[in-house]
Amino acid sequence: MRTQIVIVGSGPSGLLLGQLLAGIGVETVILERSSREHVLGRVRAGVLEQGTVELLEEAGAAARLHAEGLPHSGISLAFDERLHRIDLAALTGGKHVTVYGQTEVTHDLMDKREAAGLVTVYEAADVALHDFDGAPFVTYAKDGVSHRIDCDFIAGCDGYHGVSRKSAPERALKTFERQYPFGWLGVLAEVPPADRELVYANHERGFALCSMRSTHRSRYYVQCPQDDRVEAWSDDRFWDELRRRLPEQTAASVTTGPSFEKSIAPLRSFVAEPMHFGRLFLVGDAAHIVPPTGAKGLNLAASDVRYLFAGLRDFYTDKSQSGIEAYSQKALARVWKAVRFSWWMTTMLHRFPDTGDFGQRIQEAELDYLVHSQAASTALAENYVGLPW
Ligand code: FAS
Ligand code: PHB
Repeated sequence: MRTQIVIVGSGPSGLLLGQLLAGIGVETVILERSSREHVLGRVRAGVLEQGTVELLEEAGAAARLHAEGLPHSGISLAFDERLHRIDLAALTGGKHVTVYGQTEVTHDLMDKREAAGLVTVYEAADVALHDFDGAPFVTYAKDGVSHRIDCDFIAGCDGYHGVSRKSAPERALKTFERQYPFGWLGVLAEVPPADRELVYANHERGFALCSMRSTHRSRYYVQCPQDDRVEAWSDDRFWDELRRRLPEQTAASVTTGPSFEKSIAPLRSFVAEPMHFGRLFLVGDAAHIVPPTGAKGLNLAASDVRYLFAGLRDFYTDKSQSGIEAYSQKALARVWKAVRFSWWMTTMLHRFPDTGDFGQRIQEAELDYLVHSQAASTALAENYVGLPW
C-alpha cells in the first residue's frame, strides 16, 4: 500500500493534522494502537486557546465546540482564604479561552475523518518506522496479518509512550526532563461547577483545581503523593480534601455527587530535541510533556500541528522544503515558552516536600504580588490565553 503521509496515533495531534491535510487533498493513513473506544475513553485536557479553536474551525470540526463550549474571560487564584480573579480578557485586549473537553475534540475530529471516508486503522499492533532518512515506510500488524505502507512522510503523533520518538536515532536526540514529586488525582462528576470560571488553589495541604466540562459536569483535581492509588480515595474523602483546600465561600459552593471517572496522572516536564529526523516529524506529546497546571498540553499539540501543516502544504503545493525544514525550530521556540509557563504555574501553586513554612510564605507573597500588579497579571494572562504563533 502507498499513501502520502502515515500518521502514527489517533489522538488530537494525529486527527487534527489528518483533517487539515485532507482539506488540501493530501492523503493520509492513521495507525492507532488502541481501539476507537479506548481513545475516546481517556479523560484529559479541558481548556482550548483561541488559536486551537481557530485550527479546529479550519479543519471544519468546530461546530459542536461553538455550540457547547464555554468561553471564559477569566480565571481565579485562591490563596489566603480568598479568590482573586485574573481578568484574562481585560489584560490581553479581549482574548479568552474555551472550556471544551479533549474527549469531545477527539470525538469531533474522528467523526469528521469517518464522514470523509479517510482511513484509520485501530488496534494496529507492532507499528514500526523504517528508512525515514530515505524512502520511508511503516509496517504494522492487524488481526495477525502484517502490512507495509510506503509514504512520503511519517508524522509521529503517538504521545509520550509511542514508538516514534524511540525510533529516532538515539545519538541525534537530546532530551530534557523534570519529574514533579506529586501527581494529580482527577474526578469527573455530573454536578454543577463550584464557580463560573476555573479556580486554581494554593493551600498548605496542597494544590487543588476546580474546572468543568459544562454547566452540569464538573472536573476537579487535588495534588496527591506521586505513589498514591485511586483505590485509597473514596468520593467522600475526595470531596472533603477538595473543600479543605478551597476558601470557605468556594468550598460551600461545591456540589458533591458520585464520581464517574477518577484517575491519577503523574506530572513531568519533558522536551525532546529536535522534532524532525529526515522524513519523520514528532508532534505533540511524542515530543514534549508539560504539567497540566498551565493547560498547555493539548494546545501545544495544536501549535505543532499548525507549523507542520504549513510546511507540508508548502511542500505539496509549491515543492518548497523550507517550511518542513523550519518545523522543529519554530515548534520548539513556542514549546519552551509553554514549558516554562507550566513549570512556573506548578512551582507557584503546589506544595513540594521542601516547601516548608518559608516556602509557603514565598509562594503566598508571589501570588499576592501577582494579583496586585498589572504587569505580573498581564504576564500570566498572555501566557494562559496562548502566546502568538
Ligand atoms: P495523545 O497521547 O493524546 O495521543 C497519542 C495516540 O497515539 C494515542 O491514542 C495512543 O494510543 C497512540 N499510540 C501510542 N503509541 C502508539 C503506537 N506505538 N502505535 C500506534 N499508536 C500509538 N493537557 C492539558 O492541556 N490539560 C490537562 O488537564 C491534561 N491532562 C492530562 C492527563 C493525562 C493522564 C495525560 C496523559 C495527559 C494530559 N494532558 C493534559 C495532556 C494531553 O491532553 C496531551 O497534551 C494531548 O493528549 C496530546 O495529544 P497527542 O499529541 O495527540 O497525544
Ligand atoms: C481540565 O479541565 O481538565 C483542566 C483545566 C485546566 C488545567 C488543567 C486541567 O490547567
